[in-house]
Amino acid sequence: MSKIFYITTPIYYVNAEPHLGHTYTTVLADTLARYHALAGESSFFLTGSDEHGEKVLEVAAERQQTPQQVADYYANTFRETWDAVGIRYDRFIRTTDADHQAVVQSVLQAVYDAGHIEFQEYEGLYCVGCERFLTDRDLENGLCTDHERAPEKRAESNYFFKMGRQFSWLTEYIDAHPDFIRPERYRNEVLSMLKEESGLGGDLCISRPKTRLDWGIELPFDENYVCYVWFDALINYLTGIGYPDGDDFTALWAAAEHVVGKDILKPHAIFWPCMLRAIGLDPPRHLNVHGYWNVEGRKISKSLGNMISPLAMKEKFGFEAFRYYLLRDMSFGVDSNFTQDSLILRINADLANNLGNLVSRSLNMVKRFAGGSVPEPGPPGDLEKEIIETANRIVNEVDREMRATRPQRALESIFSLVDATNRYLERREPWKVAKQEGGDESVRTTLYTCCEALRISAVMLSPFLPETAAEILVRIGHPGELDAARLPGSAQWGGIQVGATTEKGEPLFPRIELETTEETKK
Ligand code: ME8
Repeated sequence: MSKIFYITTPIYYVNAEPHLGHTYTTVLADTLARYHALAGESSFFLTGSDEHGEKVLEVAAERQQTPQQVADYYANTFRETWDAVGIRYDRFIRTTDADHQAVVQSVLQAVYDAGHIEFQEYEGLYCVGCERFLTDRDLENGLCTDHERAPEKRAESNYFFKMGRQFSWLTEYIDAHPDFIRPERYRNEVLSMLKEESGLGGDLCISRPKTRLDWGIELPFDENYVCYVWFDALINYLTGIGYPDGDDFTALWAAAEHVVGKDILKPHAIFWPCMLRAIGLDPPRHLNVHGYWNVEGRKISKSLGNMISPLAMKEKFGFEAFRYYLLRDMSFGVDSNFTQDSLILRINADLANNLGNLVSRSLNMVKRFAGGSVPEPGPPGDLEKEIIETANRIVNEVDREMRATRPQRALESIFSLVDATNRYLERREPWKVAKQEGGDESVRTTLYTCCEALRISAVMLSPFLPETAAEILVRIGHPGELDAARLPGSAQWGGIQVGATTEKGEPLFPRIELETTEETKK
């Protein structure tokens, strides 16, 4: 098993506030980084902002500001948002950072020197939203399918990366590494894109004349041009870990995984491996591609005002609950629909009724029947053995699902333990047994079993719900447990300390009433 894990999010454009979509990707990367750290790996998590290109100039012109002012404003907004909601990144990279500009120039020079770049005339349809030339499959009724805006016809002399030369190698690589691009549907999509692009020659325009766009990184071999924003942006994944000669660069790159939305599949699955190959680097280990979130059945868009701000969600529901919903309700790779009702139902069912209820019932009874400390158990009976088996099973299941980037299944697995423990309590009925003569040992065994199941659930939940997990551990008398927790050892049955002082506390997740809107009354 690799002892290093390197995870990235896309670097977000600095032309809009962080919304639900950015939040999902970033929360997922954060959860993966935390999981791998829990599994004892040294994990590095990179996120940041993509600051060059025409979009930023458009916003700057609207606001009568410089592009640098716009970039500073939004880069800070993203960083402050992630800080406010507890995202634990290792570096927030900006493409205007000096080290990044230097790395981009050195990569450009290396690719140029190796003969992969040629100067030529080009005419095509350019979408500023995508910041790239479109092909027929990107268009519907003459409009870009992602941005619903008409692309501009552009003809100019530019530098081209001769990417098409590498398509046969890339196709073979994808065939030979079936889990490079996952889930599978996106691998198939890339293979068909590669066929189509081959027919078009596979040249990628990587420059913009300064006469049209001067907000970018200058080409080291022609001062009249700046670098195309995607070529610049993708390289952040190298700069962020100290390319070319940082101490850990080689080890981290060998463990690299990207998380991206399906909208940017092509740059990541085609441009990027070809760029890497041109400088002698392997593709990342995995490209994890997720689907799109819609909101109340509609595409997220500024004009509809349905962006769903992570800070507003934190204010209204608590960020942990929102984070849980995002990870649990999207099936990785497939589109999902956010509705406030589904969020509330999910919080009530899983967090309030299931997990929260188990914590408060168990600790209530520990207080009433065991003097407020984890009791000494008797030997486990059949029902206890079932819980122990479930606890052992989920540790393996969660590991498998997290390594395949299926957080929704990992959560399902952890909640199967929470659920089983609630049912176990119903069957053991310690509140009745406590009144029976000689029922003492049975009650102690039941409550010990609940506390230990809670401890293991909390350890396993900690990458997903870090604050909640820490709080549960405090309540069962194990503060600081997460500091040294390592899987699988920390989730092994029997780790709880008999005699530890427990504390019932307030409900972890109070139930939320569904808001009756005019819509839902109908
Ligand atoms: O594309 N559902 O930046 P960007 C799910 N700068 N995820 C969504 C989403 C939605 N509705 N909308 C956005 C760029 N995302 C480039 C990236 S990387 C070298 C350069 C998420 O600000 C998702 O991760 O447009 C998507 O891929 C990303 O935001 C696009 O962010």
